[in-house]
Amino acid sequence: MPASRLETPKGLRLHFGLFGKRNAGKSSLINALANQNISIVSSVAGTTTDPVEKAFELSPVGPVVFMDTAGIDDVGDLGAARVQKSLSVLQWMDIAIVVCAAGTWSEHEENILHQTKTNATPTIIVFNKVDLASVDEPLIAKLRKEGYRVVLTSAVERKGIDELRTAIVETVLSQTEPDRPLMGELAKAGDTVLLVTPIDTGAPKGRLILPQVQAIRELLDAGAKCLVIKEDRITETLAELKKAPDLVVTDSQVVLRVVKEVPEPIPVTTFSIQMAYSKSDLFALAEGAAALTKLQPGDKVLIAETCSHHPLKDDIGRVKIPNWLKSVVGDVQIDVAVGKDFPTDLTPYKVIIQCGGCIVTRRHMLARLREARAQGVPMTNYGITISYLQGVLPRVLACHPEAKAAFDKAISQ
Ligand SMILES: Nc1nc2c(ncn2[C@@H]2O[C@H](COP(=O)(O)OP(=O)(O)O)[C@@H](O)[C@H]2O)c(=O)[nH]1
Ligand SMILES: [Mg+2]
Repeated sequence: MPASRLETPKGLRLHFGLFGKRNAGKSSLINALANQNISIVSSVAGTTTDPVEKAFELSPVGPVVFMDTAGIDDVGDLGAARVQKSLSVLQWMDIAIVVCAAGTWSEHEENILHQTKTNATPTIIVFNKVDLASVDEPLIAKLRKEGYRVVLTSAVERKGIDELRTAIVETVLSQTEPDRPLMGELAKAGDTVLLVTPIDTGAPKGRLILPQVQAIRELLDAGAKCLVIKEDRITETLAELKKAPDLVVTDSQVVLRVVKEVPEPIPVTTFSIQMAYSKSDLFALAEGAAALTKLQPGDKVLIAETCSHHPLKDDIGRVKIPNWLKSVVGDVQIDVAVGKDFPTDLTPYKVIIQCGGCIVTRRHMLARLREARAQGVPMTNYGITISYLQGVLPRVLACHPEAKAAFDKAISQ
């Protein structure tokens, strides 16, 4: 089987970013950790421009991604844009590794520490090039006292690389939070779960999308039985089952049909709601959905994607949700944030409708939520919005009572 088929999706890998001034040795350290020349190392300052992703296995953590970023002391207009990119990556790192050439600690490193502290990002500090200069012992003592893990390295002499690897592994084990399982506590051994997965033009050729595959795997791991059908077989399947299913999980796009055909009290949820639970903060996104009830014609709405897929003619984020919104609310103004680009100024928007984020990490989704909250803009997600616009949100949120209560409370305010 080709290696690509066995690859772990990026959204399931922890992301570690290296940040520091130009020429501190960030790329050299990634090479040393990976034991091969994968990053461009150069003595010309500013060789790494955009953040570069390097995926590899870090034993015993498993599949990870290292982000090699541009120097945070870069100059000029282009340099400033690169610094901005590095800082936006810093927002959602699972671990930040601050790299500083021995003897050159400055306000740039202090600034990164300020950011990682604000975002509660686990942080490791590396003093590199210890073969060239001696380290500032009082500074190291001070940083360690503040709780930072400090490692001394020489990337060229390959000194301290094992210590850095150990520091990363121990930080992962002690300070990072794994994704929550997609199905949470909703299914137990022996349960029968019906998964409704329409196969439309957006479905990838020859396979199912990641949340569907993940759900099947988790249900099997949990010892549940799982039945996967398209939306035109719901009534027939329910009639054939001797006992009603314990749970129905549906793609949001056919949620209306599912809710009509699956009688209460059979619990119904959507893949999207489960994604919000697993990848983000369902409570906050349900609360944010209350903003949809208050939308007026002319209001601005931001639809935020995370992957740069090829939009199809009936693309969910660019076509379907805008059309539904317009038919329910009237003429709202819609902007789409494509791929990983998330606007810095969110204040023009009355609500942000975020995609499920199947290819990014939980920390990445939570960073967006944190930013929206900091700017006072409510955020919800695609699936919650679709269920709301179809009038079935109370039914599909019922298996998450706290999230439902948050939505009910927010609309009454
Ligand atoms: N003497 C010495 N040189 C190093 C060390 N690490 C990196 N360098 C050199 O410093 C320069 C900048 O390294 P690079 O990894 O491109 O830095 P980056 O800009 O932070 O990615 C290159 O010439 C490296 O060979 C080290 O530990 N000791
Ligand atoms: Mg570099």
